[in-house]
Amino acid sequence: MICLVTGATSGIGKSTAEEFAKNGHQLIITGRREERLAAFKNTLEKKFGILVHTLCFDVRKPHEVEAAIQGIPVSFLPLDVLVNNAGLAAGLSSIQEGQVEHWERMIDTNVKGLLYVTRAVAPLMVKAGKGHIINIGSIAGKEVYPNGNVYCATKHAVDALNKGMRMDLLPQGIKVSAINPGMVETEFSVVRFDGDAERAKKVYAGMQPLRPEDVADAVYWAATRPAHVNINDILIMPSVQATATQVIRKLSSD
Ligand code: NDP
Ligand code: 8X3
Repeated sequence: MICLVTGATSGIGKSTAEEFAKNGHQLIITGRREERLAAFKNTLEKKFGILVHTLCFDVRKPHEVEAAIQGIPVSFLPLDVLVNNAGLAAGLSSIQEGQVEHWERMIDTNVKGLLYVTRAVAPLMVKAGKGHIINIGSIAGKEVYPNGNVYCATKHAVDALNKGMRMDLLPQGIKVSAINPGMVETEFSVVRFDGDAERAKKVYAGMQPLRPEDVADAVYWAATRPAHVNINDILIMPSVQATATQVIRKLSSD
């Protein structure tokens, strides 16, 4: 297979790319951090003997997205799988105190960015008569939690788009799936708290979150079902997390 993973410089996207590479698949990896992309390409090619193409672009910029996708070398086409993973949370504030810049960054990345990438890639899949789009949603797309307001709204939008894309692409024979994780320890919380690593660490204190590899495993499983099987939606949680807000922690003060 040939797979394109957005946001492969870190966390879930990076582990997903590694899972496909480990299984011998050809990869296109994307992100904004060019040095990380180059280093990761080098590692994957050496370690797994596969071909990797890098695309450095910001998913929030439609012209950059279109140019990058149009520039994919023919040897990396047709694409079999698109993993729409690039995304972020910014801030954790009440609606009356939230920063408008945080809201715009989340909406522009998680909703508009995912749409721009899909709009550029889907016609290639339609032309090829095959393909599979896997959207990384979240428990935040299934539930809303206090101060999660806009992040949850963006992931609810991903949940709706996942369903809408599946309907629109059904006649074209293109599969659409969503993998919705609960808490996963990546750079997610450091980004959410504007680089405050101490605050980010506290999010996972006393509990075992998912590892990005656990989510990658679910993505790869969804991508490798037989042709007649589609995985519509997976909600994957740490064993100690029942809902967005109910987590069992063992803290040293207990
Ligand atoms: P990370 O911060 O570790 O990774 C985010 C990735 O997205 C990076 O590779 C980053 O690359 C990329 N990205 C962010 N903004 C842009 C942009 N504007 N243009 C291009 N790429 C971008 O976080 P995670 O791995 O945790 O997050 C991946 C996805 O998983 C997100 O959609 C997130 O919402 C979702 N998720 C995360 C959960 C968690 O608890 N961690 C739980 C549920 C869902 P670069 O900075 O190089 O551009
Ligand atoms: C990330 C999971 O619970 O921090 O989507 O919103 S959560």
